[in-house]
Amino acid sequence: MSRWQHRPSGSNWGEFGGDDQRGRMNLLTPERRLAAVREVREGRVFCLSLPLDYPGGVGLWETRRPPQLVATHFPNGRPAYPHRLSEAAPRATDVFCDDAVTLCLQYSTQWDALGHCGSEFDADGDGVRESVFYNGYRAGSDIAGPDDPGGPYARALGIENLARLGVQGRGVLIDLHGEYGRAPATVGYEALMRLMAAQHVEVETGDFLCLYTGFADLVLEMQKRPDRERLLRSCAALDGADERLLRWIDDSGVVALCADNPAVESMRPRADAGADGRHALLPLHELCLFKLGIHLAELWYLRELAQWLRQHQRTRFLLTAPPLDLPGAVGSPVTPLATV
Ligand code: UVW
Repeated sequence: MSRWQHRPSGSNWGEFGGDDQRGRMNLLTPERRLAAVREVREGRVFCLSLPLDYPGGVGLWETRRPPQLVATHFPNGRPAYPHRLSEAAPRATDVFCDDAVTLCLQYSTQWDALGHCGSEFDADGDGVRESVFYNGYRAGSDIAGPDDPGGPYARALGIENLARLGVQGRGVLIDLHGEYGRAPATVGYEALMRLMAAQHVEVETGDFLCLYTGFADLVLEMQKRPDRERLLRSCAALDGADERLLRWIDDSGVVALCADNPAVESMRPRADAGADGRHALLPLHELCLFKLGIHLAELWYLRELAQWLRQHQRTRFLLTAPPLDLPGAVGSPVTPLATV
């Protein structure tokens, strides 16, 4: 039985199967991976991750804290850091260090799982809005919260779905920073099309669309003391309120949007509202994660790649960016690699 009676307007729920949890990543075929591999001509690689202890402090999100490393311990409480094996075997010379981490999965360079963002939407047609996610999966039963049995744990739409499909394909980069510098531009359809034409960017089905805005460079310059107000007033972001832009994202066939800023889209509130006065504050998240199953990735470090591509009049590369295979998580750090 379908888990929904009504699907949101403009959504593709059910089109990749009633139980699909991969969304548009289904379009990442072996042929498209081969086309991505053909973008490798120099064998040069760029690491697209920030150090995972950036942005620093709780300056950007108050709920997301920097990683905390601790030593692992033996049952008697002694830390295994350092651990001289000579303590048990006197002739041994080996010394080991063993650690653990408390890590907010979306603190720094990250993937959002499809379970990261849903909507209050009446999927079962009873006149009451449920908290529902891509393909009709529900908060509580499918995406268990901390007060639900076994929660917090995404039984559906967790990041392991992305990890196991093998995130590798063709990256295509648009250099928004080259056009806007650090001005707080909100980039809609017209501006994006103009820029793509000027930069000779062509986007095809199955591509990972990467947006270089300069935001992560500013984060690095702040040396782990991020100035939130200044950051949110700086650099370009997509205009999630622009319906033509949202339609283009849908029509483009991209499997993911990957940006060096914290949300891909601008986080300014929308001026207009839905028919009953309620609307998504982050409409691009709503379109991508909730309606279409297009993955989002944020706080990537794209500066050196963008510079190299510009110098070599290229826009495409092989992108390899698997998240952690951490069952039940709704996001993951990632160390993406671009090979050119
Ligand atoms: C928000 O949650 C606003 O953004 P992100 O997709 O970075 O997690």
